[in-house]
Amino acid sequence: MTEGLIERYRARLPVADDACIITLGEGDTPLIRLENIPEANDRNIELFVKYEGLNPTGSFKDRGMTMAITRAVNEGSQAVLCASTGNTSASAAAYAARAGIACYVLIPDGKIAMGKLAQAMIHGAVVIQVQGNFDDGMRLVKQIAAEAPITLVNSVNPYRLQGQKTAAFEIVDELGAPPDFHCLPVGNAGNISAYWTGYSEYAGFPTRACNHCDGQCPWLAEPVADKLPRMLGYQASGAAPFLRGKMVEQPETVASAIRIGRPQSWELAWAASRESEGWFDEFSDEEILKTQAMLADNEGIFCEPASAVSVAGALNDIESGKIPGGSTVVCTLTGHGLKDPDIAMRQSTAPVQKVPAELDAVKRVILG
Ligand code: AN7
Repeated sequence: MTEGLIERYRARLPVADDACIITLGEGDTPLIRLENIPEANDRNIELFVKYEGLNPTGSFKDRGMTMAITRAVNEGSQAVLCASTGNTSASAAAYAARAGIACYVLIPDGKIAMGKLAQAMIHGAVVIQVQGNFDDGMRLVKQIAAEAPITLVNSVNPYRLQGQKTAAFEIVDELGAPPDFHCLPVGNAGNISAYWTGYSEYAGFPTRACNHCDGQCPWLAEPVADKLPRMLGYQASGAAPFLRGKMVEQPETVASAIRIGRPQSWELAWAASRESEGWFDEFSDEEILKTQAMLADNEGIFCEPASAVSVAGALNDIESGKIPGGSTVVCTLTGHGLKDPDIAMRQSTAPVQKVPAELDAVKRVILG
């Protein structure tokens, strides 16, 4: 039976001994070595993807949600609330259903992928379509959570990052050491902050994402790693506040998951970048979609557009030499490609051929 990440990493998570755990068996996702990428092979670079699309609801959000919903339930909360570009709402809806509590989600009108909306609906969340973008939704849910007895489960909830840090633990446990570089898509900037917390704690250092014991977490006394990766954060050009150095008012990108102009973890993500000696970069929608298609075509791995920006960034930095030959690199593929079938269909060049149900017709297509 899959035990879920809280049981697996319980000694390094702020969970009470007698807590009732809400889990769907999240975590323990595959770390896949890419084999057919000439840019990496030619430079003796070991390039891995952490395929988070294989979590129960198809994205990395489940790591944070098992923690956030577990905390909410054990504190007696009857309802949770989030703003979302899609994946957070899908995950919150599923874990709230599992826990038997109510879930309210605010999504930007017409701007979330169909698979994610279907998830929120089938799990019985109250879906509120806001005539605005994610940042508007975020402003509204913070105001509601301040007034009403309802738990906010966006990544401003510190337990979300606590759950998400376990992805870094899994990578170190599997590789035997941290990678030299870790590449991530950046939207609201919670995940890059969570990974940095995970890597830092495994090396015995607290980060400022720690909210519960003033940097005195008991697990810091037992480090298992003796180095830290450099954190590389990549954004879509139309929604790239970390590249602009300020908030973006009208974010726009085909990668709807990261169509975010006002990242909530702004300070934490800058700290991760600075402390790890990493950097941010940006990519056009065209480059993002090209990378998504390349991964599907060359490696058999289907991720959603937002996820592909991590690999676009890694390949760009490998080619430029910013990531030197001989490095070990991990890219997080944050969400499954099936979340957004419309995009995949639209950009797919594979011909779909219609034929009569006759042997000769099929033969003509296959044998020419
Ligand atoms: C596939 O679901 O913000 O930088 O509301 O779904 O931690 O925000 C999603 C974000 C990357 C960015 N990849 O992570 C939401 C939401 C995928 C995502 C990100 C998201 P953060």
